[in-house]
Amino acid sequence: MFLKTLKPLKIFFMFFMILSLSSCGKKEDETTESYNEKKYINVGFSQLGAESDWRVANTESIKESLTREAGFELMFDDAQQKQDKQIMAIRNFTQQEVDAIVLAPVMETGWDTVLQETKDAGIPVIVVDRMVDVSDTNLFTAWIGSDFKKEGKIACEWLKSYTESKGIAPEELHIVDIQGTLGATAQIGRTNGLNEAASKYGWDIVDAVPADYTQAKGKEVMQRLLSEHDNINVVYAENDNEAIGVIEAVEEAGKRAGTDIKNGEILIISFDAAHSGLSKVLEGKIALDVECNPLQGGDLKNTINAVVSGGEYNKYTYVSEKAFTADNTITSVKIDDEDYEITLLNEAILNSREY
Ligand code: GYE
Repeated sequence: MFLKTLKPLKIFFMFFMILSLSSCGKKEDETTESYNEKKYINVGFSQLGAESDWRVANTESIKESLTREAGFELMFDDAQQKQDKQIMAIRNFTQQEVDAIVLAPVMETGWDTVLQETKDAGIPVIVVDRMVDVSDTNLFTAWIGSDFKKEGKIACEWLKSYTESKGIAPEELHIVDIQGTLGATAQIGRTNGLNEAASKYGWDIVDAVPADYTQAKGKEVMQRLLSEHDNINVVYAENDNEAIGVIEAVEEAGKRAGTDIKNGEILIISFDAAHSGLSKVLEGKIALDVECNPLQGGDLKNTINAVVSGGEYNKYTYVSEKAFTADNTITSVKIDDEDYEITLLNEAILNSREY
């Protein structure tokens, strides 16, 4: 009797369980399905390396922008400063039929063949940071980066105005150029900016030596230069990490980094304006730091979205940049007939620095 009354209840309960289980299963299926079906934009990113604070910030900015939440599936490859590794990475991305390739090239030349391959495969390539020097600019879809020649001009116009205001004659300037990786657009632009100003204003370039944008190499090169020349009074370091290495070498040699050239100080100019460099500006050891903005992720995301959806985008995007000093002698310089403001650095600016 008891069993008899239980039976319909039990049947009802089992029926309910089956129903709810099956509906549960259906829900799971639906989620997996929509997850699999969601179309991400597959992007392969060939980054040249991790040699500097700038580079690390650039990688982070791009990774933070091309996220799954934003609709991207990102494949990342660090080429450790080797062009052949970048070419391998690009071929690998092409084989995987990605929707777009992002290339931060180690140097300008040598890209024609591999970019022809990506073009033939119908894969758009967006170049970031340095430029590629190719026979046909249609081999890449768009470029986002800095005006490196302008950065060099800003540094040199500031040096001219600053030294003039201190009563230092042009021929009294004995400059060493600690160059970046030879053949990289940033090196070419900054070095050319200095060479043009030196011949225009009559400055003495004592030597120009590449240091690969690293602190260790910057220090090593500066140690050698100091042992070979006793008249160096200006260092034009083509990035912050090199400049920091230069300061170490200068101080270890018993000299001072500063702006008082007349009293034996060595005036250091740098590029990037990363937090590490700017803190040396506040300490008075870097006289001027010209910004190079690594935060290209946002512009890159918009460009890729436009490219893959057939929307409008700029072929060339220049990021905006400032120049920082802790000395208020010079507040602006003229660059190609336009006034360019020099920013006076303070703690607040330094603390709000994102990289
Ligand atoms: O200045 C340096 C980096 O190409 C802009 O490369 C870039 C340069 C940057 O390693 O720090």
